[in-house]
Amino acid sequence: NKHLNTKFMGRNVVFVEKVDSTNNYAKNNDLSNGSLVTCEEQTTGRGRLGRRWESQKGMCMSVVLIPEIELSQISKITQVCAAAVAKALDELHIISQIKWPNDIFLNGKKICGILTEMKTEMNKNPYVVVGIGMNINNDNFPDEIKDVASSLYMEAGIIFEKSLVAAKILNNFEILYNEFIKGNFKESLDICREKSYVIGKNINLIENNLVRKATAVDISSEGELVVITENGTTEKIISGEVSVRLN
Ligand code: BT5
Repeated sequence: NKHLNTKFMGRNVVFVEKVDSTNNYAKNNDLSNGSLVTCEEQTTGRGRLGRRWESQKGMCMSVVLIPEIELSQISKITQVCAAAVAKALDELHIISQIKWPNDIFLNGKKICGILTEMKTEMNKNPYVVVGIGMNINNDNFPDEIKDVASSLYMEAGIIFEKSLVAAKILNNFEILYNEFIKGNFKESLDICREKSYVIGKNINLIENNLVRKATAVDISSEGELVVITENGTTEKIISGEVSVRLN
């Protein structure tokens, strides 16, 4: 891929024609640090909390990372990746927003989702799989997600080469990830804050079918969403536990 200028991310590429989920494939095979799994067709893509990811005509890829970091730090990689996707889109003159913690939005619709999963083994660095699903040249979506989903093509009217978009994401991801590993999460965080879709907005926090109203005010240095709840208290929301909907 002539657009790729990384040292390790996406240098080992596993292409599978048809797969249930590129994240599953990456998890079930012991791949080296930076390996990329991608496919032509993903049949049962997954989102968070058991949700589905519709992959028709979309780009699906999973990056394997084997970082020497504490397990508690791993969820931050989702935000590092989200910042990288937004920067990659900037380079393509597409100004996106990041919906904390793992969605990329364009004109109020979701064009990309990120799913970070991991495997751990005693005395080994964690094996992290960062799955990125992006709608690039899609011109329609299944009824269930028609109102929430869109693609680069549908919003910007431009057909993009998948390999160009993928390379731009990996180029930016490697830079921000290397900084993160050195202890500089702030670089990614600043992008997530600057491009936030939720900061300053009234939101619904959904946890175990319980809905609470709040206002998003910031993203903390640890990557939590800082909100002020209806009764005026400030809370830090940890990703993975709560869904955020605009109110
Ligand atoms: C995500 O979950 O957004 C993470 C999606 C990660 C997909 C990639 S593809 C490569 C790799 N292999 C996998 O199996 N997964 C990863 P979440 O935040 O839970 O959002 C899921 C929700 O997004 C669904 O419930 C739908 O509402 C919506 N959705 C599903 N498919 C979509 C699509 N193609 N475009 C936009 N929104 C979609």
